[in-house]
Amino acid sequence: ASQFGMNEALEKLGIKTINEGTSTGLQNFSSGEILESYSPVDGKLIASVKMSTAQDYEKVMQAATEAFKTFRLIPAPQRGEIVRQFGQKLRENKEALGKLVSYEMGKSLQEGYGEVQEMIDICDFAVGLSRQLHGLTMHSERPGHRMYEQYHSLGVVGIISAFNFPVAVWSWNTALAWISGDVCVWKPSEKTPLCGIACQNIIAQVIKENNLPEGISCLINGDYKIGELMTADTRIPLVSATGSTRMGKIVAQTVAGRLGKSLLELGGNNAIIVTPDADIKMTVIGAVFGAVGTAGQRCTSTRRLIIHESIYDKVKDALVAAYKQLRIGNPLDENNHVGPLIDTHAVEMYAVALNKVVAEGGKILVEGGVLSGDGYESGCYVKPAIAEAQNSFAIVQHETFAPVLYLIKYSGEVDNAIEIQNGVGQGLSSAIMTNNLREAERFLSVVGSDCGIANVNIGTSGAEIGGAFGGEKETGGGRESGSDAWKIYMRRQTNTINYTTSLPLAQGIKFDL
Ligand code: UN1
Repeated sequence: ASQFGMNEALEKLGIKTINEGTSTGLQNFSSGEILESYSPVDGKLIASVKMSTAQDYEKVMQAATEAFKTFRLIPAPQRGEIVRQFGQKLRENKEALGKLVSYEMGKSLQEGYGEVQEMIDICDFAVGLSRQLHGLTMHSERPGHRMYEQYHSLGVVGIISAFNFPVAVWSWNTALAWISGDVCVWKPSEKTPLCGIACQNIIAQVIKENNLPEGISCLINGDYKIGELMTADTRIPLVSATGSTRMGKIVAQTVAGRLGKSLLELGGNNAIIVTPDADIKMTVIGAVFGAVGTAGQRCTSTRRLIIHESIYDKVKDALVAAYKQLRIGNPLDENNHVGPLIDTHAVEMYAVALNKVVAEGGKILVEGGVLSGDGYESGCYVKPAIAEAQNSFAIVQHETFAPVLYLIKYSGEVDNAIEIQNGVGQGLSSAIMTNNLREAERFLSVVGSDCGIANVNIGTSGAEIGGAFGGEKETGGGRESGSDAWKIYMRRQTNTINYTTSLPLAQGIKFDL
């Protein structure tokens, strides 16, 4: 990694040999065991992190609740100015942070930079939004009364994020939470703790330079036990969690058990429908990027292609030819398309999926396999694979976080393809490739895709931050990022004001004393 300037990047981001895993940005509280972070790129130790105990968590929560008391009093546009400065710092650190994301997580350098760009974009979005936290005004049914609603700061927002977007998902939450006047407690994935430390070091500079209340940004590196403390904690009105459906169900139940709010971004099983009117060249680019980008570890990764029988062979041949062009290797080397999986456990799950699809009667079209030898020493590099399958296969119904693409044939009308597309438990992202207006509009209509994201002539991944991001069914129903996703970070209050000398009751009720 040193030939790619990794040492300089780590230094710029303030990553030391051993790092404090629990901090408020200004103070450190870690007293737990040491977690070592190894890179899936070359299998080498990057650095270590002191993990958190329940006592450390308590200290952080005290700092966060204390910070909230003053932070909520800072006017929203001034909070926006803080987020603007954070965005500026991210611009200055884009190269270093993008490299660390690529090295610790394994995604291609381009995608590492892209992830930091998403952080910068959400900061810009949030800055504008800080002057637009609008409520409505209503006409009261009573004379001399005025009604309106306002949005107030909510409190401490708990963020539990996944390894695959180790920095951007945090920023989607924090940027909106901060302009809302909330403070954040973040538990990053144990697989990417250094990305968390780097982000915290960046925001810590902003906190210091602006004399902000300590604790508006809290980091807590710990295992699932810390997650359990967060979900059960009544001091955290909103828990935003990204990860597996299995994890999301546990979070949802615990948070609902205390009637807190949760924002869930869980698994996807995203498909592209390819109709007879599709542009095949565009389809291939969209499908291949969707399936192998981030080595198939995006929640928006393309997992299924639902192809009309009349063009099936043509699309299949084009895909097989495209897969032959893929260069797999060190993601820091911009000549490579596909980097490693996050760890060897993910490699096992990938192998299991390929065995299962064959056992269920599928046919391998592009052979998979684990790569070994020069450059592949970490044991995390796999060949992107394609299999012909049925939508009903158990393995096709399951989200495997790896570059395995299933081809499914449909015949007849587009409705048949939509039925297959909707015929899975998850509901995150979906797409149709077609130049036929009727098919496209049908796909976007109420009888079309049941997903939170539905695209026409675009793949399933790579959403922009301006739209609300999230999905239905087992994906958890949460919406992050753009549009009016900010509302979940605030509490709504309806206010009715009487400026007369009498007290008429609503609904015309008479109550005279
Ligand atoms: C995720 O995989 O958790 O739409 C997020 C995309 C990215 C975000 C993915 N903007 O692919």
